[in-house]
Amino acid sequence: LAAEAQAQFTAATDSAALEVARVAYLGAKAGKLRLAQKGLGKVDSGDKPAAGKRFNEVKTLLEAEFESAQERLTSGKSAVGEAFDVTLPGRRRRIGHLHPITQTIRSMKEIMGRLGFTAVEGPEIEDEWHNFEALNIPLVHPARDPLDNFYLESAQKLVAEATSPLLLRSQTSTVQIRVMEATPPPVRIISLGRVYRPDTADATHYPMFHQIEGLLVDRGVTMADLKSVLRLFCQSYFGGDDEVHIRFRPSFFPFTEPSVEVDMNWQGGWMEMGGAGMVDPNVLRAVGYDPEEVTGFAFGLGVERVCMRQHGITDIRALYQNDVRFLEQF
Ligand code: FA5
Repeated sequence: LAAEAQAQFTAATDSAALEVARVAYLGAKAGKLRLAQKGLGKVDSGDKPAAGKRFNEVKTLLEAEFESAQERLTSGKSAVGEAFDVTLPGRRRRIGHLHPITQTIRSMKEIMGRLGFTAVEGPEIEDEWHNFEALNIPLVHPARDPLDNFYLESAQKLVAEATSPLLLRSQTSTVQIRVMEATPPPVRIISLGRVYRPDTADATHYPMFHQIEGLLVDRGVTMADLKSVLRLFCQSYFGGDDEVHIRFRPSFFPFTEPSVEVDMNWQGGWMEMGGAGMVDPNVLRAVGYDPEEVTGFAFGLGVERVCMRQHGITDIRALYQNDVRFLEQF
């Protein structure tokens, strides 16, 4: 009886079938269990305790079986597997998107590519020749101070052949040197990547940030070319109705002469984007170019600053806190 009833409860695929099985086995009047209970009276008195015990076991078992069958049907699960509604619309999987800085970098590469500049990469761990010396920054220059740079003593020990201390590059201008050392003029390149400085983080500074470096060396290159390229770049990047103005302020960089700071108009004022200038003859000589024959311009802009201007981001730190609620807006 127990096995038979169990099989019926399990086989029931809807509540009507389960109810039929319930009445047949657990029905108060004529259920098979009830009939068995009636039969108990006819059992020999010596066997009665054992028969009564067995009857109670079967009754408990069947009641439990019935309950679990009922639960199975109401929770939507069948004995075969989970039931699901094939007519429901699918659940869209959440997918991420590129970090705003990556988007900015891609778009910069695309725009500068259209202006004829090829993107090249350089190492983030540099030697002093590429980060300073060849850029006309002599040993005594304050820019080489260990407090202003991340020197890598342990990496230096690892690279046995290193002849000068190694450091995390503090500017992408290092790539200018690497490119000019490897290629004769003319050159027309950009380089985008991470740079590192032990700056205290604030709304516009971060110890790790990105720069876009541009370098054009050819016969007869002038400051006017520099300004035109930067203005074309900014107009393409910010585009639309956003009228972009570039302002040059006289400045000093050891590797350019003359040198300027590049500002862009923003919210009724000016925002510093980077530095630029005409490649210093000393730099051209250091890489084996003849400054009497070719001239060039170079610029280095902060990628974060451009991205912040585009999206109206007022604190650079927000870009690196990895708060999805912030990042998913862009
Ligand atoms: C340079 O790094 C020069 N190499 C730029 C250059 C290239 C000049 C080629 C001439 C020719 P500067 O230290 O000013 O310059 O940095 C350039 C830009 O990087 C700054 O204008 C700013 O936009 C950005 N920047 C500098 N420090 C930080 C920082 N800690 N966090 C975020 N952005 C920064």
